[in-house]
Formats: sequence, C-alpha cells, structure tokens
Amino acid sequence: MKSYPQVIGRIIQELRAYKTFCVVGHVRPDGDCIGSQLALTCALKNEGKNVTCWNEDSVPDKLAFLDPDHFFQKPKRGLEFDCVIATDCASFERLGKCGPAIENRKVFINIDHHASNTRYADINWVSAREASTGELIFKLMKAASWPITPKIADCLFTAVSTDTGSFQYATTKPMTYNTAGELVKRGADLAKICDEVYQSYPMSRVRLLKHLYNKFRLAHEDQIAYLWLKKKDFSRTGADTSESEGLIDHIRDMEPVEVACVFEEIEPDMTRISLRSKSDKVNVSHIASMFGGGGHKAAAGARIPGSPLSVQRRVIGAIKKALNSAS
Ligand SMILES: [Mn+2]
Repeated sequence: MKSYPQVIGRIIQELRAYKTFCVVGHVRPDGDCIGSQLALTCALKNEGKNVTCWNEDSVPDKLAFLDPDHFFQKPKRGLEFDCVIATDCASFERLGKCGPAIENRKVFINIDHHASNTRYADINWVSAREASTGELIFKLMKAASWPITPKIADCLFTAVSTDTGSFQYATTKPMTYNTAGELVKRGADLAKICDEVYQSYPMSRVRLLKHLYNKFRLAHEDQIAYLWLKKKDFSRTGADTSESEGLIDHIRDMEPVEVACVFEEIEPDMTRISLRSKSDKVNVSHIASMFGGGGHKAAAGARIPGSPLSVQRRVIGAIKKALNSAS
C-alpha cells in the first residue's frame, strides 16, 4: 500500500462522511481550475453525493467540451452545504462571488498547488511540488480508490496539460508524465483534447494575436516584453476576456526576453497583470506579491489599482530591479 500525506486521509474521511458538496474555483478560470473542479464533481457524483459546481465566470469556450452536462452554475447565496471544496484557488478573495455564497457549510477544504496559497480553509492541502491542481485531484482519487472514468481522465489531462504549457514548463516533473500516462491509459482522449484546447481558436483570438504582434513593447535591452490589453481591444476584435489566456506565451517565447508582462484594463483605474519568467533567478510570484497578488515562480499575477501609466511604471520598475539583482 502506497503511503499518502496525512492530509489526504483526512480529506477522504470528510468526503466519505458528508452528503452535500459544493466545488468552487477561482475567477477567470483556466484549464487546471475547470478540469479539477469538474473531475472532483464527477467523482463525488459517482459516489452518490449531491454536488453543486460553482464558478463566478463562465467556462471558457475552448473548455466547454469538458462539461457537456452543464454542471457549472453561477454562485447563489443562501444555500447550505455539508462540505465546500475549493480547487486551484490561491486565496479566498480569488473565489470572487463564490466566497460569500459558501458561508453555510460544516467544513471547508482547500486543494491547491500555488506556493502563495493563504491557507484560508479548515483543511488545507497545498502542495507546490505539483505542476497542476489536477495532479492533486488525481492523487486524491487514487488514494480514495475511486474509479477514474474516461470523462474524469479528460478533465484531469486537460488540467495537467494546460498548467504545464503542454509539458514544457520547468514545473513538469517525471511524476507529471506518469500521471498523464495513467490518464491516457484510463481513456483520456488526447486527440480531442488537443483539438479543442489548442487547435480551435476563434478568429476573434487571432485578431487579438494580431494586436499583440503589432503592439507589444520591449524594455531593458529586450529582456522585458509587455503588452497592454484595453477594453477597446476586446470590443474591436470581438474577443472576450477569457480569450486572453495564454496570449502572454507569445511575448514570452522570444529571445532574449526573460520576463513577460500583460497589462489588462479591468476598469480605468484597475489593471490586471500577468507575469511570466523564463529565468531561474527571477521569481515573478515575488514581484506579484509586492502588488498584492501571487502565483508561482514562473507564472503569477495581481490586480493593481491606480492609473494605467503609474501601474506600468511601478511594475516594469520592479521587473527591472529583479533582473538587475539576478545578473
Ligand atoms: Mn493551477
């Protein structure tokens, strides 16, 4: 019998004991969040549980194939649950409107792989060793001896694949490949997932990419690449904000860029930043935390109040400083 961290045993005990569940995730959900939420929802339903699955934002179009039964709903206040589980969510605030809607619960469980996780629940399983929350859900299901159906395998494979940049990021471990292999063995439909997630971008996103290549800027001897996405860029291209996910990779993936940053206008005086680092020596999670955000060493983000120009000046300044002290 393989040994698992104690906290998994505790979580399984709670999952077995209770009847009504709510699975929540972070605002602007990505593949890891959606895949983890859905896999857990399906697994609990298979165990005969009553499960509600909530996210403040809708499932991005490219991930809709994972939820043909429309398990995802908008949070509603006033409902009661035995147990609430948050997946892939680094802080309580990141739950958005799900936060105030899960007040009435007996136990709150937090399963996540962000090192910056604030451990906001009653039971916190935070393991930054894994490249994705999907891998934690996989471990949990194995430890509970729950069947991993092809549908669940699709969800978890998508989670692992998207959070590792298709197994390219340095967070990818031998174990990540083992998990992916097991998921394929259990029926994950690789061709379908790759087609839906990576090869079916709408034209609106292509127009957003055109904007990116026209407008991205370089700084600090081309070691910093950055891009502004204003509200008008979305309306002009017909893209919705979920289509900005992954855009940052296009300015990250060039030589000699070390750090990439996308500034997205949320309100005239509120900017969302996404950061990516290719350098071992620049931890963008530290930079994001200076602005009240967080994330991982190589991928992080924050929401920053202030005028766009002052936000840009402060963030680019912080990146330059980090690059200088790295060299
Ligand atoms: Mn994740």
